[in-house]
Amino acid sequence: MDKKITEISESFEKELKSVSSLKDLEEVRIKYLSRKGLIPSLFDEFKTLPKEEKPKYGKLLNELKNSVQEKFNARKKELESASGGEAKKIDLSLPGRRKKLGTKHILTQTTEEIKSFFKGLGFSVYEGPEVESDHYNFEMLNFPPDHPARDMQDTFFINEKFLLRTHTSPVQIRLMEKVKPPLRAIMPGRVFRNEAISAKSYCLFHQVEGLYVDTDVTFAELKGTLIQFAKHFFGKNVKYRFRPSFFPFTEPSAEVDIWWEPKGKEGRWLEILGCGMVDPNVLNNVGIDSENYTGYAFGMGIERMAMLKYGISDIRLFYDNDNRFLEQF
Ligand code: 2U9
Repeated sequence: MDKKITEISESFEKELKSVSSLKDLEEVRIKYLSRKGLIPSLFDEFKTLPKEEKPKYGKLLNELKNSVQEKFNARKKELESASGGEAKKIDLSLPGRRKKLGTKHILTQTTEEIKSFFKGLGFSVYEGPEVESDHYNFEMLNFPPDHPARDMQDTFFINEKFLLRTHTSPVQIRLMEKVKPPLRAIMPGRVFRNEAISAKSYCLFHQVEGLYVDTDVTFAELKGTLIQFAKHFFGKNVKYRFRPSFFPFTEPSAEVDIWWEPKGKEGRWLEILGCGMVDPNVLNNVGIDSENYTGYAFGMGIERMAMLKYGISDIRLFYDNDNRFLEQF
């Protein structure tokens, strides 16, 4: 046993000295220290020794094991710092790595652009709750009780009375209930529709609606404002048209189209927003005398505006959080 201990100790030291890489060192570890290595096998042999020899060899074996482990650890440290030292050599002439800066989401940018245009015309900005009552979302806006939008297929109802708002129009009602005219405000926000999801429609999207109520507000003013807006947003040479339409909350109502001609493709008219004169019933509902006051209102989908402006073909891209899409803006 004495001889074996000396031999293993010496051969370990010799081999440890000749090791020049972590890979070689690992081989030495396996040979001496692994479960079936030379040192554990000495411990196996130790079990067969006569009782009186055990204290002596137990001590010697433990000393051997500890010293081998310590020497192994020290050599490992040396080799690691040698190889790490190599990698740590720094080339100070290399250019630094630029930190990537995030950008505002394209929907935020588009909303801000629309807001800033209307703020410039004296509109203030109002927001309201996304969970609304049937009363504010439909009733006050002159929707008849059997209107298709009130169907479960089009609206996310929470219960008989509450729902996820389908437009930001209830915010206008809340505002008109509180503030007497003259008032001029826009309402940006998320709205929800229970529609089949496709490239063109998603279960939620963003709107900006606008409202101007005063004595003698006219359709001509509405037209002038929206034409200026279309020129600001799409460029001053944009070709547009107003087309008669229908909404429960405006009378008369219109939709605005712009002429869209993608490169190499045939041009066509595309709807960008809806608008109209606030229906007298709606004014009366909030206690504004429709004999003395008139108002105009308009509404647009922000995703739709961004899709047209930047040539985005699928509304779901706004919500995928794919950096390859987001980084482009
Ligand atoms: C009140 C009175 C009138 C807001 C209006 C539209 C026309 C309209 C759509 C555009 C695309 C919704 O996002 S969209 O699907 N909106 O066409 N919105 S007039 O009229 C109001 C709002 C509130 C009290």
